Amino acid sequence: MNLDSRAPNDLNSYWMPFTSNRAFKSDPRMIVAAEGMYYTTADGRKVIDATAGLWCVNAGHTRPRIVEAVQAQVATLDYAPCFNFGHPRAFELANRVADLFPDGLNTVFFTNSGSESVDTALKIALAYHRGRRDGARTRLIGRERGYHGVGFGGISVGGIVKNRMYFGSLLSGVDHLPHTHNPDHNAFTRGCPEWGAHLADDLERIVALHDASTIAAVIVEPMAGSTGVLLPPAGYLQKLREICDRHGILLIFDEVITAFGRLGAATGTEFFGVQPDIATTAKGLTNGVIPMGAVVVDQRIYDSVLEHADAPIELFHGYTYSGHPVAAAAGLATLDTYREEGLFERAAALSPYWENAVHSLKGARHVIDLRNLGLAGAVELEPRPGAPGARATEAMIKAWERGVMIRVTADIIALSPPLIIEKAEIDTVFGVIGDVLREVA
Ligand code: PXG
Ligand code: PLP
Repeated sequence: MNLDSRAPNDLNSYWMPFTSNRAFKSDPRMIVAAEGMYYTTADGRKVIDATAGLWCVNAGHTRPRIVEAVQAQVATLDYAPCFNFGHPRAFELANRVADLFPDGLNTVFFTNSGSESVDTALKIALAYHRGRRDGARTRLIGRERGYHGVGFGGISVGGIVKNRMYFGSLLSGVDHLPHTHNPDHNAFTRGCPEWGAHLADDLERIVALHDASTIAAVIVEPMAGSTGVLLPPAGYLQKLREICDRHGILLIFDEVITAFGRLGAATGTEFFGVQPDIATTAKGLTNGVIPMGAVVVDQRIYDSVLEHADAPIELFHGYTYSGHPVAAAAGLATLDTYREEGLFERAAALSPYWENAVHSLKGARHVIDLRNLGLAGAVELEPRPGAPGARATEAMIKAWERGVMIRVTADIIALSPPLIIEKAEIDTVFGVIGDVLREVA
């Protein structure tokens, strides 16, 4: 076999994730370096990262402290198993992550991604009920338009048709709450809308249909990020918490996007003042530098699973790379960076400026809704008739050509800059989006 038979610039072999491979490979957008707020393209241009990668690079790119921590760790302890053995960094990071959540959410299970965090959380919920001899509680309740990653667990409780329809029958015993996005009532609301808390009452309908004794857990994103920054109506999450409590159902917050400062607080749990039984995280945990996720679990669940174990191993679950030393080092340096630079507070302080910038696009061509919370924003466009998503995709390409990376989902432009963004850069981002919207048909 000729090991060098392919030219290094042959784009065929890499099957790209969530991408039009045909479109990309005919007109590639290649990135070769990054620093702070900016990418460098293969042809040497600087591009502002208005999306923090995929919502993960919250401290900005190639931050020295994180780079050095990874370099030092990989040269000291590159890998050690976490099944039956341990290494200090994993314990240290678990404590630091738990400290970001309110008391009660004290225990941490490490994964390698948000998808694995979601699978882990759902499995812990099932194992918890079964351990307590309440094993008929097997149903999992998600929400329409929810994104919980791409594992079979996550797409089962998730609510995005294209992520589900090609992949068979998924997990059984899953039901869905209605989503909370309602432009008729809430278009152009600044922050969380007042209308819509009653949508949480649908959980009572689901309980009445299946009986609470069959329901293990409800999983929602406190703020739905991936499907276009869909905000919880005021009081909605409190209502979900109350209904879950009434019926012994665990509440899981999928904080893969909302944790680590996106909303201007350490977590969505803190921002909304509602405490779940389990919270899933990933992304900003390591600033995107090394893949890692963390599932934060209420002490009572952990204690119960340990107490009711019927074998020496209490939970038959874990990944080769759970608590990976290099990822743990990246996580510790990331949390240090957030703390030293006060980045969660910075995001909170900047969010009114951000809100005004988002809403400056009111009246811009094609714009049918604008949404914001913390340093997240969405610009929803009227879809082009017969070609859903085309308008936003063209806007993304034009923005890239003008030096701004934005993210689109259907016809929604979603924005989530690193928390180090400056006001002048916010102005540039929205200036370019405004220009691009004037140009796209
Ligand atoms: N839960 C939530 C709430 C997420 O946002 C996942 C789980 C899955 O995480 P992993 O690490 O397995 O991808 C996510 C991921 C986007 C975008 O552009 C969002 C995500 C991933 C990729 C792109 O909105 N969210
Ligand atoms: N597939 C095979 C054949 C394996 O041996 C393993 C792990 O030992 C896995 C999948 C799971 O890999 P991971 O632990 O990285 O999720």
